[in-house]
Amino acid sequence: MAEQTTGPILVPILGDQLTRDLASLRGRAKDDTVILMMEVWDEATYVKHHKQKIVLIFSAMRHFAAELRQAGWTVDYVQLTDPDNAGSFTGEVARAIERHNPRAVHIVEAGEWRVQQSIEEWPDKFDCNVEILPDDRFVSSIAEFREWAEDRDSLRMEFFYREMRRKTGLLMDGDKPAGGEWNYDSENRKPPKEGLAAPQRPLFEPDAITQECIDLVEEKFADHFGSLDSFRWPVTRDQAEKAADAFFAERLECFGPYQDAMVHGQDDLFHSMLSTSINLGLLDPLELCQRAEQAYKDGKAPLNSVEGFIRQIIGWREYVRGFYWLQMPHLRRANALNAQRGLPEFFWTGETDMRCLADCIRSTRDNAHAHHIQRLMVLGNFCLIAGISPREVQDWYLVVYADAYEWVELPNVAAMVLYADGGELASKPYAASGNYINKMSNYCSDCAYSVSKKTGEGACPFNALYWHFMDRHRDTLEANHRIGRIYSNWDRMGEEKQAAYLETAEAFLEALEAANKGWARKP
Ligand code: FAD
Ligand code: DLZ
Ligand code: SF4
Repeated sequence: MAEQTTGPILVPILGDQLTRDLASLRGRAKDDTVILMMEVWDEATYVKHHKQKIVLIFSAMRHFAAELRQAGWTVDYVQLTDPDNAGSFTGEVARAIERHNPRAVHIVEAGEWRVQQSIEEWPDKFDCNVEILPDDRFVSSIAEFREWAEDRDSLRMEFFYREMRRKTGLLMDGDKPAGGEWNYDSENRKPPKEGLAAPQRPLFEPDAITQECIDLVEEKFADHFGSLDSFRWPVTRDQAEKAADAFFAERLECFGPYQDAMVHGQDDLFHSMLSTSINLGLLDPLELCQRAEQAYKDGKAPLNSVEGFIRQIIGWREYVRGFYWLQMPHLRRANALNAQRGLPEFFWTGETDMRCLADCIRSTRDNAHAHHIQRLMVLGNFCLIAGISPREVQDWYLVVYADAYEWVELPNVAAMVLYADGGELASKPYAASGNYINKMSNYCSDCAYSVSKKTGEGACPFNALYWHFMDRHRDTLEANHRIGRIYSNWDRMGEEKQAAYLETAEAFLEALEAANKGWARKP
């Protein structure tokens, strides 16, 4: 095929690449560039995303396109309802090539494996040069992570995180960590005290563009999960910066200590609520970490809060992205614990007497968000100990959260929550009984179940499910030195007590299965 030598450069920008500092735009001349943004059915429907997630992405894309045009760029924006919409990124790029006759296509690599696979076919498909650029919005490139992981017996986040601290210089005193420790997590596990409440984060009322997206989603995706009534996400960089300003001024100070706390009806507590903006590209993760560090240096926030926040971003966020690219595509199929149950219907309806789960699912439905400990230790813990199939759990998490993209969702769900990777990411499964939830929340005081009751009718289901899980995976887990001791406790209980635990768990699982008519899978 003869390659085109004239014409502009076509720069497709994907829905989670909404920054003017994107590698494909950096240094480009405006009069030699056509930016292509595409609302496509493939992306909107590869899972049945929460309604708020679709509104958020479309609205942020439309606002970003307007901002680019105002700054003098040429933007070709394809709306979902365009009668000629080709339905896929590849189809839309093909149409755009016909419209603009570009001499080349420059695109930043996709965040998700699925999309990247199709982009890698473009050089063979299209009659012009295609350049795929690394996404340098991360501190560590995919290649760097691979290099770090190579030949290591253990891929623990903590070691990677220290590398990232050294690389960025964040919270470093020369070559030593600020304050003497790398990690202050032990100071960040305060249970919620009575009446714990955080300042209200800024809420952004839908403007005309967002309202158009809301109407579109109500019309085209009416059967998707979630409510749109409370859509208040930042959809522009300006709004996202206001949200970040409020977090640094009002909530960072308590972020650390109460990071693991859960309070009924208080959905955000001291969390930043910035993941949607970071993942879309509206906020630069490194800049946020530098702001957090400055707050520490200015004496406005304690080290444990600042280190905790920075670790979530240059530690966990970077780490899971590297881990994803290292483990794909097999991570999606991993099921080391052979969990086979279907996802209970109440994950969609929220109708369960387990107050902790009901509250987390309500927040998920209303806000397309639940905070980390709710995702990990309530929702995830339940799926782990009840033995729900990883594919079902993965799909649920990818659907329900406004910040969910497979590169970040999958490692958290498959590896951190479900131990489906057999322990590459987590040194042990995050399994817990009702005790943990009771300690870290106020859920149990008003629950239909009794957290102090271990077995029999009315006992908190987490208690028996926990031991059922430990017992059924003994062969796999006992050798793990971080878990082995738990089996001594189990053995000391004696047969009668053990049998009571196992019978209670089995009765619970059977009742749930019956209630769910065969553990219905959401279509
Ligand atoms: P904060 O608590 O304020 O944390 C600050 C930032 O740190 C977050 O905005 C996020 O960018 C980053 N972060 C924190 N923890 C993690 C983590 N474990 N992995 C990656 N980044 C992290 N995060 C997503 O962005 N998308 C997802 O799809 C997603 N799925 C998850 C699924 C499960 C089962 C679990 C346990 C965690 C998941 N997380 C996901 C991580 C985390 O729960 C969210 O990033 C966080 O709740 C977002 O709220 P926040 O911005 O208030 O976070
Ligand atoms: C999640 C999503 C949705 C729902 N719709 C679109 C879309 O129509 N156009 C678009 O560019 N991006 C969308 N996205 C985000 C993409 O799925 C995201 O860019 C990929 O995950 C990148 O790998
Ligand atoms: Fe959840 Fe058990 Fe507490 Fe109820 S008693 S809120 S089910 S942990």
